[in-house]
Amino acid sequence: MQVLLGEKEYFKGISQVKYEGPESDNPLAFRWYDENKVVAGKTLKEHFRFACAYWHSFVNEGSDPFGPGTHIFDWNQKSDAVARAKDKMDAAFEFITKMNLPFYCFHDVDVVDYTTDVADNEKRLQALVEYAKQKQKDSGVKLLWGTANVFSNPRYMNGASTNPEFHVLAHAAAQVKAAIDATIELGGDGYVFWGGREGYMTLLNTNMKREKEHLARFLHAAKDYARKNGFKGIFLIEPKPMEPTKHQYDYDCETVIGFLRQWDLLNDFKINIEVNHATLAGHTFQHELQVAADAGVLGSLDANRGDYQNGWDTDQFPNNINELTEAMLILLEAGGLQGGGINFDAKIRRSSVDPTDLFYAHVGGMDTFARALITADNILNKSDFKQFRKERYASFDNDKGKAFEEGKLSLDDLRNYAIEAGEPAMKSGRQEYLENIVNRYI
Ligand code: XUL
Ligand code: CO
Repeated sequence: MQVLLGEKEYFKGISQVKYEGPESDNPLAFRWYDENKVVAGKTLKEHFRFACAYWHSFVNEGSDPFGPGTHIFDWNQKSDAVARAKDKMDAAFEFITKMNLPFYCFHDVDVVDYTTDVADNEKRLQALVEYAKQKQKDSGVKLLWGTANVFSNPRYMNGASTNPEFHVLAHAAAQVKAAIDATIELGGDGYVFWGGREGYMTLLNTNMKREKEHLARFLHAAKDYARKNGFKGIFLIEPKPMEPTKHQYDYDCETVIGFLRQWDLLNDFKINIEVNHATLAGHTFQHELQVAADAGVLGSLDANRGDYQNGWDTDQFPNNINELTEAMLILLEAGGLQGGGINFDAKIRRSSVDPTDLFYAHVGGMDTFARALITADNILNKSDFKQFRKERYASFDNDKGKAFEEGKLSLDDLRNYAIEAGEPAMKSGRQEYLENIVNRYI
C-alpha cells in the first residue's frame, strides 16, 4: 500500500509501519503482523481485515466529564465545515495508509459536522463521499462499514427508533437513509446499527413493548431500502448492555439473536461484537463469540479492551494476549468472520498527546491479534486441546447417548438407563491443564 498524503503531511516524521519480525526493537514496526503470512489457509490480512475507527482516531479529542480535550488536531482548524472535513479525511487516509490498514469505518457525523438542516446534511455528506471515493481509489483502502450516529444529538435523548415521539424517529430515519446511501456508494461491506440510546432509563415513563416493535419496524424499513438500492453487504447489530441508557434492548448476543429471530431479520443481520461491551454484559468476549458463531451470525468485531477495576466502556486498545488467544481459537474453529473485519473501536488515553501514540496503539493492537491467531492455530494443530473437548462428549457419539441426541429417547428411557448404568464415574474438566496449554503456545 502506498502512503497517501493530502496537501499537507499531518503525521510528520513517521513513515509506513512495516513488519520486521519478533526480534525487532523498533516500536513503530510490526513484530507479529506480517500481512502476507499464511495461517490456516488465509493470509493474516485476509483473516483480520483490520479497520481504523474514524471517531476515536480523528474526531474524539480526549475530553472526559472532568475536562476538555487534550488532543489538538491540526485538521480541525478551518471554519467551513466541508473544507474542515476534507482536511480530516486527508489526515485519516494518511494515517490509515501509513499504518497499512486495509479498511476504515465511520459514522455520518464523524466524516462531516451536521446541523439541524436535513437536506444540507445530505449535501455535506455527499461532498465527502465524492472525496472519499477518490481517496479509496488512490490508496486501495476500503470501507468496512458505515453507520449513522443517532445518539449524540440532543434530539435523541430519549432514543432514535425507540423514541416515544414519531417525529424524532423520522429524523433518525433521514440520517440512516443518507448513511446507507453513503455506504453503498463507497462500496462498504457492512452497515452497523449500534443502539446507543435504544433502551430506557425508567419503566415509569416507558412502553417497552411498543418501543421494541418500533425498533423492529425501523430495521425492516432500513434493510428494505438498502436492498432495493443495491446493497449486498451485511447488516450488523452491535450489542451493548448499558451506557448510555441503563437498560438497552440489544443487551448481548443472545438477546439480539432472539430479537432478530422474533422479527424475521436473521437472514440479513449478523452481529458486530465489541470486547468491552461483552465484558460490561457480564460475559467474556469469548462467550459472545461462541454464542454468535453457534447461531451462524458471527459477522464482525470491534476490538478494544475494558478495565478490570471499573464498570464502564473504557475502549482501550487490545493488548491482552490470553483473552485474544482464547478468542482466536473460537474464530478459527468457526471458520472466520462472515463478511466483516476487525475494527479498532478503541481510543488512546487522554494524556497520550503525541501523534505517534495513535501509531503505537494500532501497532500493539494488530500485533496482539496476529500473535494470538498464530498461537491459536498452533494450539489447534499441535496440542490435544481439540481432542480433549471432543472426548469429553464421547458418550453422546454412540449407543444411548446418540439416540438421545437424535430425539429417540423418552424421559422413561433415560430413567431406565440411569438404573442400568449405575452411578457415573467422576471425570475431570481439566481446566488448569487446558489453561497451561494456552500459555505454553503463547
Ligand atoms: C459505542 C460503540 C459505537 C459503535 C458504532 O460504545 O461501540 O462506537 O461501534 O456506533
Ligand atoms: Co463499537
